[in-house]
Formats: sequence, structure tokens, C-alpha cells
Amino acid sequence: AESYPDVHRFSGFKKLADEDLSFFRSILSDSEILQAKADEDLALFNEDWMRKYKGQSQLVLRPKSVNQVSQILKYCNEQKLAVVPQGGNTGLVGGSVPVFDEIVLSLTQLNKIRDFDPVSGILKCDAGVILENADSFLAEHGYIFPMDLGAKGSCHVGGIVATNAGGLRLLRYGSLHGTVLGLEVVLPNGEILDSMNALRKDNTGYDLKQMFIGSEGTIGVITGVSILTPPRPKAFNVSFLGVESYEAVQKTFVQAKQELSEILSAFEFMDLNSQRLTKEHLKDVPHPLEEEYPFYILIETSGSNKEHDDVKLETFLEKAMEDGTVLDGVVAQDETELRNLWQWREMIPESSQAGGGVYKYDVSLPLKDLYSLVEAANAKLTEKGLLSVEDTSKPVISAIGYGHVGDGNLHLNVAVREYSKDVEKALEPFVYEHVSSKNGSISAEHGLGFQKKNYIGYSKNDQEIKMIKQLKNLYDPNAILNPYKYV
Ligand code: FAD
Ligand code: 2HG
Ligand code: ZN
Repeated sequence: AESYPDVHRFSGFKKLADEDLSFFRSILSDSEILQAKADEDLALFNEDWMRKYKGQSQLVLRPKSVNQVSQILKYCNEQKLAVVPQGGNTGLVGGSVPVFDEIVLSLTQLNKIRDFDPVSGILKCDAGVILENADSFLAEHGYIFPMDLGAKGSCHVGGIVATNAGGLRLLRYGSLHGTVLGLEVVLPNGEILDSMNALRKDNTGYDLKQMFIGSEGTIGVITGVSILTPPRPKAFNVSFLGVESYEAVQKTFVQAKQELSEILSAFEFMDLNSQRLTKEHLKDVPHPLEEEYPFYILIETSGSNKEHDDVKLETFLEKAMEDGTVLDGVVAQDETELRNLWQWREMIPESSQAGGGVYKYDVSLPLKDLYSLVEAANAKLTEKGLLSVEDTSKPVISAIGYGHVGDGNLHLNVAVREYSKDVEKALEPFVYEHVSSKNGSISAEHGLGFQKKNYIGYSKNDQEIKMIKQLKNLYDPNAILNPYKYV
């Protein structure tokens, strides 16, 4: 994990005392309180998924009711005890773990499905429901959760809403700003905002819930989510393609939109280095394509009629191969093959950090410029002597690019043998400057968290930052909620 020489504990925050523990014991049961012991530092809650950010919290609270969350925050606000809301702790920007001794408020035990309406498809659940569990529940009723991502087995519904995560099917179902219909949120002073709407349309004043979607735990703790879910498609197809260039990726995207139109549900791209890294990680699993190609594409279709979808996919592939855009490809023949193809995309994040560590950049760029960042980063790291294909003593293993082409969202992952300030300095603010010069966003879907707290100015102007700060000050004047992060 990294150390933080430039960040200092805010002296206005109280240090946890016995009287605080007595209070928490008065409102929570033993199983709802985890305390650091001599031989145990609550590592699971202090350290993030990448093992890059590590705090020193001595206390984790795991309430089972909204009322308890409210009492905890009211008390912490009065006492000026800092708090980090935590979901599945799969966030990738260091936002979900403490920096110093903040109390971790874990939503893990607030995990009940509240209500489901099989006519409208509206699901209401606690924030701590694990995404995969929500989706399995919906599957029983013929519905699907309108977003999907590699971390589904651990991340929470509340966590993805707090992050405004995008994921693998945003192309099809849109962002959570559209699908979330209502939220229940506990404000830093303990007040409960009950806005669990189940209406698709409601134009009565400010749409308050939007403020919390993507707020990364800085102005309220989300305890309940109401979300519109679509019918579960009956037929899925996945194909995995090899192409010659990034231009061919774009051309294939246009063709896919035209030919597959309403059944296109994911369009992901991966460069060769990302697949080489994943091959090393997956060891004995054979890659779907025998030969190597500069770029790969994963296309998913989902619809209501398998035969209809098959014909569409075939027609699309025939055309794209005939005109030479697509050089090679396979189509999954069954559920197992389908999952195997997906894993060559979904396992990249894990593979890219398996060698020791990873610097992750998650950016939005105009589609024509999307891959330019990976090329620029490779050039920069080589020029600085940090990356060499032949020399394995260099800190960087590989700088790879992949992501959600359909959403204009690139993931640049710089895999390193160990975390190194030299590599970080070569990449930051270089990457952010590159993105800003092309009018992109320095965070497409992972948020700013701790990693990008000093860089918001590359994507938001002074007026926007001023208003963000005003809102923060209004709702969290003591700044107890997720401090040292982006706001
Ligand atoms: P956490 O990591 O616990 O928290 C994330 C942030 O939200 C923190 O700032 C935290 O303080 C806050 N927070 C959490 N819960 C609450 C709450 N109830 N109320 C208020 N604040 C809260 N992201 C994408 O967008 N697309 C992807 O495709 C994608 N794939 C991923 C694949 C893998 C393997 C991994 C590890 C991560 C991936 N992510 C992806 C990152 C994504 O941000 C997280 O998976 C998810 O959004 C975080 O959910 P979580 O419950 O783990 O939240
Ligand atoms: C994905 O799309 C996630 O797989 C993670 O957003 C990306 O690890 C990353 O950089
Ligand atoms: Zn992503």
C-alpha cells in the first residue's frame, strides 16, 4: 500500500474514546461492532481491493437498520467523529477505505430485498444487498438488474449507486441516473431523507436523489434504493473478434449498431497487451482466438428471440468479415462458452494487478481519440526509462488499454512490479492533462475518491467546484463524511 506524506489528519476530528464505544454499544449489538485488537487491524475494511490504499480505522460499525444508521451519524456529527461509508469495498479510487482513523460504517448487514412489483419491474431494496443477489432475485421473476460489472459478487447496490458505476451494459440500459427512481439517504446530521419513489415521472421540484448518485459517500449514506428493472432477455449471444487496428474497432462499432441495433447489449474492446497479461494470469485456459491480433472486441446481444438474434449476428459477422473489418472471430455456442468469452474481458482488472500493483485510469474521451491515451502513456513510460519490453527489471510490466467503447470509456491500466512514485509521477498529471486537452473526463465511472482528489479541476470548472463545495458545506458542515476524498 502507498503512504500519504502529503495528507494530514484533520485536528478538528475527535479521536475515538471509551465514551464513544459505550454509546455505540448502547444502540448496536455485539455482532454489529468490530473493534481492532492487538493482533488484528481490521485489514479487510482498512484496505482497498487493489491493496493500494490502507487506513488505520480501529472501529467498524455494521448496523442492521436505517434507524441505527441515523443514530450513528447524528452522534458522530455532534462529536465530530469522521466516518467512511463502505459497501462491498470494490471501489477502484481509494474512496471506500479510511485514510486515518475514520470509523467505517459498513452497510453489509443492511441487506434485505424490500419489495418487488412484477408488473412495473420496480425493485426496492436495502443498500447493502450484493448486486449478484439482487440480480438472482430478479431472475426468479423474469427481470434483470439494469447494470452488470465484474465485481457483482461483492459490490453493493448502494455502493454502485454511490459511485454511479457504469459497467458492461450501460450501452443498453443507460446510467443509474436514469434507472434509479428513488433513494433513502441518511444525512450527516442523522436526518432521514425518505425519497423511495416508485414513479417513472415526477416533476415536482429538484430531483434530490440525483445529488447522491455518484456522490461517493460524501454527503449522505444511502440506505435504500428503488430502481426500475427491465425484463430479463431470453436469448444471449456473445462473440469475440480480432481486428487489425483501433480504426477497425470503431468501424466494427458502427456496423454493429447498424446491423444489431436493438439487440446490441455490450460492445467492449481490448488491446493485445491486455490479452497477453490476462493469458499469463489465466495460465492454462486457452484464448478464444489462436492467433494474436492488435485489438479484440467482445460483442454481446440480448433479445427475446434466439433465432432472430442468431440471424442478425450472423449477417453482421458475415458483412464485417467480408469487407475485411473483422479478421477472425468466434461465437459462443452455449452458456459455458459464453461465460468463457466474457472472462477474457472481465478478468483484465485482476490480471493487471497480479504482478504486484497497478495504476488505473478510467477516462471518457471522444471515440476517435480513445486509444491515443494508451499510446501516449506507453511512449511516456518508455521515454522515462520505466518500461521496456525486453528488460524485466523496469518497474512497469505493461501499459494496457481496454474498455466500454460503446460508452466512450477507456481503461488505461499500468501494471507494475511494485508501487513506485517514479511511475506515478510520470503518469500524473500527464494522463489528466492529455484527457483534459481532448475535452474528456478524468473519471468516466469509478469516481474521484482519494486517488483523484487533487485533479477535479481537469474535468470541472471553478463555478462547478464552487457549487459542489457549497452543497457539501450545507449538508455536512462538520465535514465528517468521507473526509480527505475529493471534496
Ligand atoms: P465501495 O467500494 O464500498 O464504495 C465505493 C464508494 O461509495 C466509496 O466512496 C464509499 O464511501 C461509497 N459508498 C459505498 N456504499 C455507500 C452507501 N451505501 N452510501 C453512501 N456511500 C457509499 N465500476 C464501473 O463503473 N464499471 C465496471 O465495469 C466496474 N468493474 C469492476 C470490476 C472489478 C473486478 C472491480 C473490483 C471493480 C469494478 N468497478 C467497476 C468499480 C466500481 O466502482 C465498484 O465495483 C462499485 O461501484 C463499488 O461498489 P461497492 O459496494 O464495492 O462500494
Ligand atoms: C472494468 O470495466 C472496470 O472492467 C475496471 O471498470 C476497470 O480495472 C479497471 O481499470
Ligand atoms: Zn469499466
